[in-house]
Amino acid sequence: MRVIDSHTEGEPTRVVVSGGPDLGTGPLAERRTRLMQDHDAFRRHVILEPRGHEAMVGALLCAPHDRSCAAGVIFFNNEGTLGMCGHGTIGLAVTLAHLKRLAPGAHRIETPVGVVTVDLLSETEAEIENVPSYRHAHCISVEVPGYGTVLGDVAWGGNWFFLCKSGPNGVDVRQLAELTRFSLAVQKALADEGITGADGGAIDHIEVFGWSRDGGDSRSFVLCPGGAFDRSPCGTGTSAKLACLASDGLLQPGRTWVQESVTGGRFMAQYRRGEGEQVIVRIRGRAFVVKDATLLRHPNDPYADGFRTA
Ligand code: PYC
Repeated sequence: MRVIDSHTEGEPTRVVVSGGPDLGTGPLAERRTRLMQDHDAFRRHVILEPRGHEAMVGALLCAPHDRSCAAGVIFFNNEGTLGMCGHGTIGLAVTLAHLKRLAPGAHRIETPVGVVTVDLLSETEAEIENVPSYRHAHCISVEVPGYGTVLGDVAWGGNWFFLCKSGPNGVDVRQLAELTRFSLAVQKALADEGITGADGGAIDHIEVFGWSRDGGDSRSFVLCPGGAFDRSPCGTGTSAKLACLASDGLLQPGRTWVQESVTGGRFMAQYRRGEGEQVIVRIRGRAFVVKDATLLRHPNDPYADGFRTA
């Protein structure tokens, strides 16, 4: 299986270029279900240790169902599949450029939750236009054991997010263990209280905001499903954030918002209005190809299907 690894503002993406499972044809949402149901060993093999690691996001390159798209992609991580992935789409664009399969300019990419566009700006920079984002619930309270009442918004940015302010220690790499503990507790409390996104969608990403110390507009810690944190500012999380800012009247269309990650990576984002309460967010970031490799599966390897450490 040929894979190409990149990182987008520090967050890894592993694009499966060839040798992945045959998911058949049809809309990517259906092929995502087939991947989950019939090919979980593939996901584990690609993402988990000893070939990958807990923070890695996989991108299975597929033929698009929508013929207007340049490619289709299904993202997955240590826990399962993702709806959309912003850093992963930037990583995919730079990887396809590295393979000479994507020219500079705008291209449509099909994902299980809709079509996004990606504008390849240079060999290491891309801007994506995400699926429509919106705030689903404003200022809801959740009782989090050990932390008390936590207030936050629920928003869609291609995945479901709960967005809340940080505790007293702020969003800082020295607080990673505590931010992870807190976010896991919030994630569990939301599930225990039956708080979901629209149509019962699980809120599996927790986004904690603090002040930027480097001239950005905000700094965030994002806990992903599976317990790893996003090293990048999280493209879908930034989209969810802009949907909330737009609903609160705190950011005007076309104004640039600089979102920083807990490790200091940056995305530049802005939005235009979509239908109703929806906003269409564009995110610009950098990605770098770091590895072009072949994954091998020895028949006697007891760890061929990987193992979890989180
Ligand atoms: O950039 O959207 C994103 C993302 C989701 C999970 C990890 N990164």
